[in-house]
Amino acid sequence: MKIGIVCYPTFGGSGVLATELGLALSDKGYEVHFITYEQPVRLTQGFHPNIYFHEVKVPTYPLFDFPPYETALASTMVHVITNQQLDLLHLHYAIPHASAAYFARQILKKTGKDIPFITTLHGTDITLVGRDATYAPVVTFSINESDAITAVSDNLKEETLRSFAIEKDIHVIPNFVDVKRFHQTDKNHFKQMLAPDGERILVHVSNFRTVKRVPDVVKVFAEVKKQLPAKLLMIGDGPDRQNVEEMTRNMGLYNDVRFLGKQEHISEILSISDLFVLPSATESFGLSALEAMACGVPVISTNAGGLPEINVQGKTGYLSDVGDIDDMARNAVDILSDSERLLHFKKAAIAHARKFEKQHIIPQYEKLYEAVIASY
Ligand code: GMT
Repeated sequence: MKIGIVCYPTFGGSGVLATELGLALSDKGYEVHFITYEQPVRLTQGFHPNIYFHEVKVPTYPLFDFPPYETALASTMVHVITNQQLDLLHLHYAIPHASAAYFARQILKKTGKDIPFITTLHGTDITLVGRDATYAPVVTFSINESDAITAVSDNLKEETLRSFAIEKDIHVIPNFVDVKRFHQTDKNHFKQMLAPDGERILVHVSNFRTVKRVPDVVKVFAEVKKQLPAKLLMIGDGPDRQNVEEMTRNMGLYNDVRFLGKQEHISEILSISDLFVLPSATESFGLSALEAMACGVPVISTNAGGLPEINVQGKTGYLSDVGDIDDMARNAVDILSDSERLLHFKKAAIAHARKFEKQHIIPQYEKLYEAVIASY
């Protein structure tokens, strides 16, 4: 089967998941064609003979204040589907991928070479951006025109049905983790460098957008530090990074907090970490938390969106109301202050993450692909 995967190529969760899916499918013998504006970040590790990358180029012109990406994407889809004779398009993040696919399919229908498309809803395409009245009519229409719709959590499915007039079934296929890459490795020499006096290491990974409430990470850390020796690693980059760095300096915490920026080998950093902090205002799933758990890192998160579907209260970590810094700090200290309890949480995190191992989830996508192609 030849599958086109359309995604954002960045460190965002939808692009990461789409790339991991493409890699897993190519390992199983599928021919996978990525269609996006840049080489996806997780595609940089080694050569994969079944993987192709088609770059969407958006020519600029002085008239364009806003170069028309969606038009360029739809045209690229037409070229790739025709030249490579794809069987199916799988779109990750509805905006603008689903509407571009609908457009491409209308063009291909004229030649009788059209193919089905599946849209996977990831989170902010529904909970924030898609809901905006500016986008909503196109988002609703193009989701409904998809030959199948998937959502990454039960919560996201419910949110979608609440916010949009969806006429089709939504299949819930949760995010997954590749435990061959995400597992605890012995990186104690790194730990020694970052926490020379045996301090506990807290970690946060995100795109530093407002929805992640990154300042809350630092506030929780400040409270934890009052109770026990600790360091904080901040991974990723985005709009709030500068403010949070400044806030950290103003709080006198700069020597204990490292802003490492975007990192490719996250599992090595997670392997030396003791606690993952995810205080998001909304989170459809929390793939970064799942990857942390697979590396043996318990999670302190909010109870927003789909987070309760992956973080089990009192077992793999704790959940608090959005913005409840005191509760998050209390829970963090509870886990970190006792080495035996920490070990217990670490083991439970690994065990729970295994339920989301890629070999349990990929077949669900394969089954859907076959059903969609058979009924098209
Ligand atoms: O907003 C982001 O954090 C990025 C966003 C994306 O679509 O790139 O992430 C969403 O998709 C991830 C993969 O399915 C989920 O794990 C994240 O929870 C989700 N983010 C939000 O819902 C905020």
